[in-house]
Amino acid sequence: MRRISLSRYLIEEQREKGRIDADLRLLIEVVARACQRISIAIGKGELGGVLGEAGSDNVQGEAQKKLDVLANEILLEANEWGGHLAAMASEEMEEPYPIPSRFPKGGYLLLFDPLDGSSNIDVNISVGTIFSVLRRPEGATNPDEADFLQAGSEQVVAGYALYGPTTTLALTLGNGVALFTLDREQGAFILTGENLTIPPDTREFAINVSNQRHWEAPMQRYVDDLLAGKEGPRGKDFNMRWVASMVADVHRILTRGGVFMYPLDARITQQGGKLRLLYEANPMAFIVEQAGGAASDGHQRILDIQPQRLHQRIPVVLGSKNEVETIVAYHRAD
Ligand code: P6P
Repeated sequence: MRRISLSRYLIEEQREKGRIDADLRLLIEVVARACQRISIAIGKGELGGVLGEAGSDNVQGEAQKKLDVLANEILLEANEWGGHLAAMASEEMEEPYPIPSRFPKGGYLLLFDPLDGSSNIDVNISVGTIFSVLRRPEGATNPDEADFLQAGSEQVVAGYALYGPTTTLALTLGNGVALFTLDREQGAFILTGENLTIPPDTREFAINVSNQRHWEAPMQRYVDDLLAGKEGPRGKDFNMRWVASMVADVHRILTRGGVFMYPLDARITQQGGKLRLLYEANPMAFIVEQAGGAASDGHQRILDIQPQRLHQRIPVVLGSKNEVETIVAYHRAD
C-alpha cells in the first residue's frame, strides 16, 4: 500500500484521472481538516469541557450535545470562505446555510451530519461525521431547500470520518472507496486502504432488536429466521453487532461485511423512519455501493429515491449485497 497523504491522493485523482476539479479537491481537503479539528475536540472529552447537553434541541427535536453544536460550527466556518460551495445543509439546522455575501460562491452543495451517534459521546463510544456533495443546480444563484432535493445517484463525493481508537476517513469520488488514517504527529490523513470491497455474503447483522415488536411483518420474519440459526430456514448461525452509531456499524461492514438495518417501526412510521435520507442514508449508500454492496429502503435502491424534504427520513437496509437482496425478497413476499 502506497502511504501517500490525502492531499497527494486528491492531486493524483485530479491531475492524472481528471476525476475531480480544483474546487472539489479543496472541498474535500477542507472537510477533512474540519474532521481533524472535531477529532481533537472529541479526544479532549471532559478535559475540554465539551461533553454533555448543549441545552438546545435540533431541527429533529433531539437534545443537542455540546459537541453536536461545536462540530456543526467547525464544518460551517471551515467551508464558508473557500469559494467552492454555494450553500450547506446540516442535520443540526432547519434551513440551508447560505454562503455569506462577503465570500464567493462555488458550484457545489455540502450536506452533513456533523456528529452522528452523539448519544454515545458521553459514554466514550465511537461517533462520526457523515458528508455528501451535490452539484449546485444550473442557475441556482442562492440555493434553497429545493436545490438540495436531488436523488442520491447525483452525489459527486461522499465520505465519513470515524472517531474511534483511530480517526479514519472513508471517501468515494465515484470510482471505488479509499480509506485514510489520521497521523496525529503529521496532522495529515494517510492512505491506508483502496478499492475497499464488501463481501457479498455475511453471517453478521446489525439492528436494534429491542424494537422488534414494532417492526413490520417482513422484518420481524427476516430477523426471526436469523435468530433461528442453522436449525432455521437460513441453515446457518448469525452474529449480531449494534454500536448505535451508524458510522461505526457501517465502517465494520465496509471492513468485513455484514448488514445494517434501521427499519420502519410503528412508533416512527409517521416520520418515515429514523435515519435521514440526504445526509445519512444517501452518502452511506453511495459508499456501500461503491464497495460492491447494496443499499435499499426495503423496497427500492436508496440512491434512486427522489427526496421531498431536506430532513426526510427513510428506512435503511445496507451492506453485503446478497443479504440486502434477501431482505428485499422478504419484503416482496409480503
Ligand atoms: P437507536 C444515532 O442516533 C443514530 O442516528 C445512528 O447513528 C444509529 O445507527 C441509530 O441512531 C441508533 O438508534 O434507536 O438504536 O438508539
